[in-house]
Amino acid sequence: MDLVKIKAQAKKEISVINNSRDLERWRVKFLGRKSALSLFFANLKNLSLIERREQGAKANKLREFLEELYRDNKERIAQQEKEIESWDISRPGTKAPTSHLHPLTLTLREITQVFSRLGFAIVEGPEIESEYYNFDALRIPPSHPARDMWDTLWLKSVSKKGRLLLRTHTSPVQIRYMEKHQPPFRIIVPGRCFRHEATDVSHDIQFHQVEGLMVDEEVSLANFKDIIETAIRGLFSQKVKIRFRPSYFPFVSPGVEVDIKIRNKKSGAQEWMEIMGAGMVHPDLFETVGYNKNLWQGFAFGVGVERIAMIKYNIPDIRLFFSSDIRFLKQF
Ligand code: YSA
Repeated sequence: MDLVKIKAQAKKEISVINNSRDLERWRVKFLGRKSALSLFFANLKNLSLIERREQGAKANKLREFLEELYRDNKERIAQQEKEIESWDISRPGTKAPTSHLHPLTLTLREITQVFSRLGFAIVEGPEIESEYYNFDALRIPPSHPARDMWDTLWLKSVSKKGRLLLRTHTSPVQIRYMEKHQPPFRIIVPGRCFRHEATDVSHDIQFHQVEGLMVDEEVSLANFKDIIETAIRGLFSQKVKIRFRPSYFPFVSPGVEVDIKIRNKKSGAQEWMEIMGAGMVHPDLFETVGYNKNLWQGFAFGVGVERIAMIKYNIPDIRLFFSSDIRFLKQF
C-alpha cells in the first residue's frame, strides 16, 4: 500500500472510533510492527540511496502524522469515557409525560362496544352532506326551521344532490345505507355533527351522535325500548332512571325522546337530561330507498355522545370537551 492510501485509510477509520479498545486496535493496525507503514520502512533497503532518502523522509512524516493523530484521539476518547463513568445510572429519570384518550373517544368506544355486543354493525358517513340526504330524504321540507341558516352551517358548493352543508345529525346515513343494502340489518353510525346555534352548558356547535337503525320484518317500539334499556344499563354501572317521551321528528312515526335522570350539580336537585331522539322509521323513507313498506319495519335513534359522557363523568358544561384545557383533560 502506498503512503497516501495508508494516510487516507487511517484518517477514515479513526474518525468513527469512540472507545479506547478500538483505538488500540487502530494503533496496532497503523503504527504496530506488522503495519503497512512498518513494511514500507523494511522495504526501503531495497531502494537506491537517493530513493531511500526521499521515501524514508515521506514515511517518517507520515509516522509523525499518525502518532499525533493517535495522541489527539486518545485524549478525546479518554475525556468521553470519563464523562460516561461519572453518570449515575442509578438516579431516577425524569418521567416523560404520557398522553391518554380524550373522554369523548372513551365514551364513543364504550357506546360502540355495547351496541356491537347487541349485534349492531358499525357504519360511517360523510361529515359534509348534501341537502338531499340531510333533509329532503328524511321528510324535512324546505320550510322546516332546521333548514334555516341559523341552525345549519351551509357551504358555498352545490352537489348533484343539492346544496352542501355540515351535517346537522347522523340520520342521513340511514338513507345512504338503505340505498345500498337490503334488510334485515342493524347498524350504528358514530360521527360528528355541526349546528349553527347558541352554545350553553348542554349545546355546542359541534358534537357527536351515534345513530342506530334496525330494520326487519317484525320490529316494534317495544324492541327499541328493550335495546335502549340494555345499552344504557351496559353504559352506566349505576342504576339510572330512564324516561321515554312522545316527540316529533318528520322521519319517524311515532317519535320519542329519551331522557336520563341526573343530579343538578349546583342545586343538588334531580332533573332529566335529554340524550336521544328516536322512533319507528317512517314508511315514506322505505319507499324513498325502494323497500316494500308493507314488508319491513324498523326503529332508529340518534344519541348525543357528549351528553352520555357528561352523565358518566359528571361534567357540568359541554363546552369543556373542545376547550383544549389540559387541566380538564388530565382528569380522565
Ligand atoms: C330521531 C329519530 C330517528 O329515527 C333517528 C335519529 C333521531 C335524532 C335526530 N336526528 C336528532 O338529531 N335529534 S336531536 O336534534 O334531538 O338530537 C339528538 C341528540 O343529539 C340530542 O338528544 C342531544 O343528545 C344531541 N344534541 C343535539 N344537539 C346538540 C346535541 N348535543 C350537543 N350539542 C348540541 N347542539
